[in-house]
Amino acid sequence: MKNKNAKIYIAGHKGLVGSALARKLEGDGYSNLVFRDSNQLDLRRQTDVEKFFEEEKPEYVFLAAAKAGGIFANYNYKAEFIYDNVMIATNVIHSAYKAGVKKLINLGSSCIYPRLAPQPLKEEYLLTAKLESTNEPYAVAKITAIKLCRYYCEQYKTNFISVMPANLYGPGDKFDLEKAHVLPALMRKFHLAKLLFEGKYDKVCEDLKEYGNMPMLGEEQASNLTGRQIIDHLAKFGITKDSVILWGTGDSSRELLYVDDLADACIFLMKQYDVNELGELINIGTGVDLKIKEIADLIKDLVGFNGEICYDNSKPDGTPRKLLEVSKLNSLGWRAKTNLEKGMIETYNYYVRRKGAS
Ligand code: GFB
Repeated sequence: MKNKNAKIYIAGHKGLVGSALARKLEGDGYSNLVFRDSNQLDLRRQTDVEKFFEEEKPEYVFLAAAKAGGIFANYNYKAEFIYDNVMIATNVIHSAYKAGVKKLINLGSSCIYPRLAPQPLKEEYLLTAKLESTNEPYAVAKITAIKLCRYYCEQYKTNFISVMPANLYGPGDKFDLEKAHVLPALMRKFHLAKLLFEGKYDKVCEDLKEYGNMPMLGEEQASNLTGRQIIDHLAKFGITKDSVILWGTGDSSRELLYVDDLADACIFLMKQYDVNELGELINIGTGVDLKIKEIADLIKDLVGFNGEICYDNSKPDGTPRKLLEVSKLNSLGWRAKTNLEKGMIETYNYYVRRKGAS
């Protein structure tokens, strides 16, 4: 990918990861990027994907398209998470092989490792024990993609690499109260609680219109809600002016990786790393994790909410810990650059600058 005119296809360019890749590649002067949104190309449809690859013939592919979400989304949409992700990966990887793609980076996830694997998680722990149940369908699809890349490399001599990032966050994230990952979900919960405390009901209405979570409102329009209705609505999500209810015990830990750092690592690997140098997959992380309770305290302070944090133990904790061992990547000369405080500020700014949230 040394040539800045190289034809590069980013599958999933509108998502958190794909949009960060596009930003970084464009910033680095790559001028021949290929995109299709899901209305133009449904990656679950084999013949459409094969046709697209035959016509466009990209040289490099970042496979960042996926049906993704936080613990609640993974748990509630299991069939969609396995079907969509297996289909997307299978179609893109097979079509990339048929179209003679020079190199492909397949984006996985740290949830592919066994639930109770030793920490930090080494790449070789893949498939050594049972997966975490809350995201097993997603993990199985991601493991399928890793194995597709590996065996296409072995049989067809392709150069298809799989990378496993830690929990991602950053601008471009989704802020749905139920389907989002933990960091954006908490940011929005604390922000809405602060707006309630300040009595800014109009701002809450604008936020609900912008970011969703409207179905529970039934027939009513968010703009016509009274203060009382808004308070009742947010209480259903555990949000009041004095407290926010979070899920689980708060004792599980997560390693948070800023999405621009992930994009940087993927482009670094696309340029410098070839398959089989260091095995079938490579972790991308910071090497540091925090308990959900600690993450919650940081976000609460950043947002400026002064109320109480409560934990609902009836909700799942998910994997207790999934800290990635990142020495393979470090040995190639790459390290994460963005500290959590800076990354959180950027993410919060992205959220509040969008219409209605501030
Ligand atoms: O990011 P997250 O939703 O998914 O984080 P996973 C879940 C953790 O945050 C659990 C706690 O310990 C939850 O109990 N938590 C507390 C909350 N309050 C909230 C809240 O309001 N919203 C959310 N979302 N969590 C993901 C997988 O698992 O890991 C993905 O779902 C992917 O598929 C990703 O693999 C890397 O970290 O548990």
